[in-house]
Amino acid sequence: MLLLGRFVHLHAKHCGPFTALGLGRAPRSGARSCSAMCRHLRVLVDMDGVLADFEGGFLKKFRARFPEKPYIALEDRRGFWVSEQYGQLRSELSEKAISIWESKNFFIELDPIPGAVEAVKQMAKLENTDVFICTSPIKKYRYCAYEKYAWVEKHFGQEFLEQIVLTRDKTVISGDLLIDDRPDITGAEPNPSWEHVLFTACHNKHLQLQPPSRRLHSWAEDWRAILDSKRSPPSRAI
Ligand code: UMP
Ligand code: MG
Repeated sequence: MLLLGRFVHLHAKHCGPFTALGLGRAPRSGARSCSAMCRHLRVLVDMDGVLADFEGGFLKKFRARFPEKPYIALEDRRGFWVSEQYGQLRSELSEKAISIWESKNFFIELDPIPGAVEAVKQMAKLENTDVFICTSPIKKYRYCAYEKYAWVEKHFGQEFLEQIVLTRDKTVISGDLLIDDRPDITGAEPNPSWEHVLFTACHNKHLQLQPPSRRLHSWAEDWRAILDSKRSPPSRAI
């Protein structure tokens, strides 16, 4: 009974009094269940390049550690893989680049992308909206996986640790939207459930997207409109 009370409370917060009244009863004629009335939108938000400034943090630490080496200014970045472009600049630079994000404190010290933390906190408070931070750790996991958790705790608070999904394959994670700066997201699932919205970053801003693909240019843009475009139309009582 205690558990049931808790369940009603948690769900009533999102779905309104209708849920609390309807729970445990057959729907009255003309009434719909909560799942029909207010299906939650599930938004997957990438971390590196969307919430955390991976590119800016990398460049700052690369230049500090290798001050004599050439580097690629952010406006000249092309392609998702930093290590590839540095390798093309000079072959020895690929492994030097990789050594930066494999180092202790790289991920935890990344600055937030402007507006990201505020936007995602607001998103998580929206009715009928579930937000997950969906991020791919590097395979040298000693610092990365730990520091990604620590970064979320630092900027969003401990309760947000519930929302973390660490995966190298985002296609197997179900959601309505995936906001991500990587243009090519592929994996084991050929038909992911989400629509990928490309978050603009220095490495992808020159790409011409094929319709109906769309972008979120920054967190200053109307991200709520993108979420609303994916919501089911409200059911009408018969
Ligand atoms: N990454 C690399 N090599 C690169 C650039 C990035 O391994 O040249 C890693 C760092 C991040 C991950 O952990 O890729 C990006 O993860 P998502 O933002 O796609 O989740
Ligand atoms: Mg990313």
